[in-house]
Amino acid sequence: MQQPLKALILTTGLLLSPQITASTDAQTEALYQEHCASCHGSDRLGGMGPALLPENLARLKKDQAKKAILEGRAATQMPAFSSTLSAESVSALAELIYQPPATEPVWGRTEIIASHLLPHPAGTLPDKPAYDADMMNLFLVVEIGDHHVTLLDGDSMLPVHRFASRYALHGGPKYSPDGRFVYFGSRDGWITKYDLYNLEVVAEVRAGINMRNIAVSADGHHLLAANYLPHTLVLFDSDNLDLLEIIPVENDAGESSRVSAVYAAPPRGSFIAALKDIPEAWEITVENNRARVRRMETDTWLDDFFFDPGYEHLIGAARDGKHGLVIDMDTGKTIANLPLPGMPHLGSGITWDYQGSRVMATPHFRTNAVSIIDMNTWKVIKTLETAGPGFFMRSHENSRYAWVDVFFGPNKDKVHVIDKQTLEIVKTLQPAPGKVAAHVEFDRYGKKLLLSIWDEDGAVIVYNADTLEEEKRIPMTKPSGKYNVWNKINYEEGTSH
Ligand code: DHE
Repeated sequence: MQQPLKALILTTGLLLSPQITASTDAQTEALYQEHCASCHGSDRLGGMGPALLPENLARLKKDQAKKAILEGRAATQMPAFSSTLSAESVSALAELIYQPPATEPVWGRTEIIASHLLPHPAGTLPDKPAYDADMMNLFLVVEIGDHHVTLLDGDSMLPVHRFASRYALHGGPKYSPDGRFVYFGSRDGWITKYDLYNLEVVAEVRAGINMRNIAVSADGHHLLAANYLPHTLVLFDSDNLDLLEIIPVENDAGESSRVSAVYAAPPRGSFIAALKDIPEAWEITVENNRARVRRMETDTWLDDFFFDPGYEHLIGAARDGKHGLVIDMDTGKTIANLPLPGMPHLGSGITWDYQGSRVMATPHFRTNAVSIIDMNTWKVIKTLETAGPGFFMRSHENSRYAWVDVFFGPNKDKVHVIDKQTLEIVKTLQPAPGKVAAHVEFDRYGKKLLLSIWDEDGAVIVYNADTLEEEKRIPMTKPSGKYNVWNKINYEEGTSH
């Protein structure tokens, strides 16, 4: 079938000149709406992809932006457009995204409060589960294919309920300490509080235009949202998601920054955030519903990060992707440098006991390796060669094995199983040839585990954690992360926190 003229112009860019004139601007805008808007938002305020506004792109050179459009971006959902768009069209798009939007995007107190939805205020729904299940062995499965969440009974491995989520949930949902409520964060800033007893959304609020993640305090009273846009951390009362405070993320010189991520640090009774554009990590404590920030200057900008079990050290990935830093959380000083050259995905690191020492392991986005680090000496004790760069790693205290996926490249359909005592890959599975197999979560006992077949026509596979035999496939629509209530509320060593 012949392509319509307009589509031809848009995809070949033949009528675009390098100089953007008024008429070319209109074509570029149409090109943006056709190829970019579904992920980055029609107003460029962000969605599943980041906001494409000059402020957000400050650290990305225009040539790098063009390269990203042409070749896609590793470790993200950004596809390559080299076969669909001409070089002229790519240049025009790169110009467009560095232009300020017609109106300055604002997301402050007024917008946050106006977005607040409260269908079931705290205390208005029954305090008993409306169905029969071990509430501590429930799993939530995020299905990013059609923006739904499935609640799975971890004993019977049968779905209990399936409900629509906000667009593009990202990061781990966080449970209240008793496991009754769960909080989801979406890339475009929505926070949803969901009651697992009554299977109802109880409160929602939009914290920002482009959000990284959320954390819930160890006592369950507060929720902190970390934003890319605007440059804020936003504190809520977790009962009804009432706004408590907007914390501008700035250094003393008034320069602002995106927040790489925020996590709760239970033994410290605080939250820890790392900043992406200012070399600082922050410890935030909340007293009388007000946030107090302690700043730690770091040797470089931090991206992804992780903690030792006592939350005495922060292990951060340098934003240049070439090494890791170990920061003493009390003094704020860097005490060790880790040779982790392949852009480690520390957010998915796990720890276990190995020969009397605590070790941590992390996959890498850019190299075919898992690094295993002794947490006493801060030395890399083993680098395991994998079939490709990986995204997620998982285990459980009661399991002898750790699982790591091969998310990128020709072996994306493979998953390695590592023996935690020999530090060797003992099995490589390929459960659905051609389809990404990724992200594992164990049940509360460490006896069974779930693996995602990350595809529109996908599934969650249940494995026996000891025999490594498949037990069952549950069809799902591009399932991404799975989150077991018990493992999460107990900060189980083999899962993300
Ligand atoms: Fe994630 C967790 C950052 C791309 C799926 N991801 C996280 C967390 C951070 C992070 C900081 C921890 C937050 C938390 O749990 O509270 N992710 C980033 C990136 O910087 C990166 C590389 C680029 C970006 O686009 O933001 C990125 N992430 C992706 C994807 O492309 C994935 C595969 C698909 C998607 O949904 O966007 C993806 N990220 C996930 C998942 C988790 C996650 C499923 C939760 C893992 C867990 O087990 O807790």
